[in-house]
Amino acid sequence: MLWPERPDNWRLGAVLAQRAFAQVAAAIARFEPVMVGVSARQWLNARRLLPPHVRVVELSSNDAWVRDCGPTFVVDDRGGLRGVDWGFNAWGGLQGGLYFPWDQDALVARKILEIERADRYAAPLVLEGGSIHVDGQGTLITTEECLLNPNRNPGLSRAEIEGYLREYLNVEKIIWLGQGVYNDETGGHVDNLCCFVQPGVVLLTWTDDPDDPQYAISRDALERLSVALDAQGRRLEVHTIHQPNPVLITEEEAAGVDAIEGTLPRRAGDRLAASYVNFYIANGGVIAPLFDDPHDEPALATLRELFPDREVVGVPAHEILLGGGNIHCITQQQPLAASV
Ligand code: KQY
Repeated sequence: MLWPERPDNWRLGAVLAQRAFAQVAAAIARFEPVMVGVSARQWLNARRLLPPHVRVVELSSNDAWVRDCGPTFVVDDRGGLRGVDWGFNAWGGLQGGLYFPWDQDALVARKILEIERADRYAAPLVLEGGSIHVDGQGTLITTEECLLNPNRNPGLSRAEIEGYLREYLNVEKIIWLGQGVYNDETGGHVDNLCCFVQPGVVLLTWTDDPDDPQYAISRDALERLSVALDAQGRRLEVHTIHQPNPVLITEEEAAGVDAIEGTLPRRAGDRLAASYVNFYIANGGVIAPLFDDPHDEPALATLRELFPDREVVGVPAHEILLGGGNIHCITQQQPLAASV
């Protein structure tokens, strides 16, 4: 994980977000080791707020979305660990990106791989980890809205992008969904819309309200998933999970964020892209976002049914959502290398 601090994205100097991140770190640390990268300025504060068994390392970044700027770890068939270091342009660079500069984020993957002594593949593709999900058996799901947006890889065709995904992730089948969650500032990351529960089984965020702009997006995704075959030639089993009621930024929340030119503004009344699909799968656990919403309990029940062998732990995630993402976006899993 990375530690949040920038006051132009996190309200009240990020104090509330820091508590939420610390809760996520503590929840994951019940299941597996956790490392958090923190700026020099915040190191002592983070060390104080994080549990002692969470490792805190000094690591510069522009914000706190390690899913997107961190490495995508891969293992070879002998269990050797390497990391893919994608290009990063803060979700769209100067054409709709979320802040400037992003120079320190762009180094995060490389620095983590140095720390972990894992070899690095530098991929010639701008891509955030939250824009892809894989099943580990040759299938990848993504969205057209994000990967085909010219603000990521303007010179590349769909076929060329698929070529790089195949080459760097060793996938054979790419399932394209259309749009991501309504108003998702990442430009349609799949990790807020749909994820694998296990190979052959996916979970899709949903709404029963035909007047909600998410309705048509989720229906379209369902139609595409229902006809798709995965890399093993299987039809997917598709489950849905009802989204929370629309979450809008309040006056008080917007007023707590420093307005700085070049960073996406936080305006009262804007809808946030709240989704229960944005969870983290740990060894033996699932860490899921809660929104203090009537749909929280049914969502936890669905996750418990779908992950019978893992303990599902809900963590209040409103403060993370206010920054523009959720638990999956602020975490990055690292497989254990065979030689370790
Ligand atoms: O959700 C994510 N994967 C990242 C969101 C970035 C938000 C920056 N304000």
